[in-house]
Amino acid sequence: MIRQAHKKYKDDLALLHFDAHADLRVDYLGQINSHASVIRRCGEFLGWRNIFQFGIRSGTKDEFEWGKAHTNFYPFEIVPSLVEALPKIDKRPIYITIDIDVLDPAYACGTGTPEPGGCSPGELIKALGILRNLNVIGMDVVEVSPIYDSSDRTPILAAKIVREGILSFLLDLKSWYSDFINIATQRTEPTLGIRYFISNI
Ligand SMILES: [Mn+2]
Repeated sequence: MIRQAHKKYKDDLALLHFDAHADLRVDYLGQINSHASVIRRCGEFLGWRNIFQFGIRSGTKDEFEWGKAHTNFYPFEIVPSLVEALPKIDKRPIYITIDIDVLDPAYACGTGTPEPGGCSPGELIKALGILRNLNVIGMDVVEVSPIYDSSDRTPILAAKIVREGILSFLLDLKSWYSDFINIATQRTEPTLGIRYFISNI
């Protein structure tokens, strides 16, 4: 998806990467295309200065040095870092990739490489809110592994994040709002879903 976005938007595209891990390894256990080398591969066609990394708190010394030297590298905090980066991205098409492990394992333990010391769901949703009025052209949420989470809180949280993305970036809220009002007025009682949607606008 990121490659397709780059074909369309070329070097104007900004990639926002939220993750506990830098994912900047040249390869991982001999694999060039690995979950630990995704952003390294992206940088090769995106251009390093078009990558913005937030929440990073795990990686090799080489990855951290590469990140600091080449990408816009903001370890640990996400909201203050995003605010700092805004002048560089606010007029550009933006693709957001969220690794669920950017969140603390207390909230999202259902993932392959959990990393304590992460952000809260509120902070991530606030970050999406900051981006709401910008030109976000795509978003993904990756690394959700429900099998590691017997409480199901991780997939529920992932669904919430995707929902926030859809509401914030995909829908024309005004037209949807009027559509939902039209639907609601044709019913004797709006459904819970419709009420919930309206209450979140
Ligand atoms: Mn990760």
